Amino acid sequence: MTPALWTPAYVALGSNLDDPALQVRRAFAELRQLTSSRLIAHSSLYQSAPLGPQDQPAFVNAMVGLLTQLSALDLLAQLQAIERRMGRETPILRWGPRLIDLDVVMYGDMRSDKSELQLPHPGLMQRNFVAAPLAEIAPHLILPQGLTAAMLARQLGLEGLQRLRDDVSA
Ligand code: PH2
Ligand code: MG
Ligand code: MG
Repeated sequence: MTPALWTPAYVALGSNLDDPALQVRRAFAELRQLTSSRLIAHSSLYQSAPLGPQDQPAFVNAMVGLLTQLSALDLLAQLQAIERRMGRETPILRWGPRLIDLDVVMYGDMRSDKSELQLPHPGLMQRNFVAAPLAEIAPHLILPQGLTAAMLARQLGLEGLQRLRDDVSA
């Protein structure tokens, strides 16, 4: 038998419906149970101003780091299964409200242009609500353009972003 290959992967979490901080914590618990994977680290929760339509609630965002034996597409399928299990309905609006959103932002050094899975995630280099929690758990991770996660987070700044204390619910 070939030894199992473990790939580091980073998954961004977001929610802006039905107690977003609770939804993100529920998703952490689901991700701890992910098959053929180990959750290595999770970030703090961040409240963030909505990207896209402004007439929607603020988001709560976070990041997890995993080691996984799943392929990138199997990981994506598992994340979509968690989204459905948690009660996410198909979003109506692009960039509109959602109960839980789980996006693969990096999978090893894989690059993909497939419509179902683009890697690294196309929003990574522009969104401080992705970069800041990523920098918290993996500051030295090398991203596109040779930037580290910490450098990117510094470049993107903290506008609209607020790190939540561990004990608050929103
Ligand atoms: N996700 C969206 C649309 N807009 N804005 C913030 N701040 N955070 C998100 O995660 C987010 C968003 C759709 O996935
Ligand atoms: Mg998203
Ligand atoms: Mg998504």
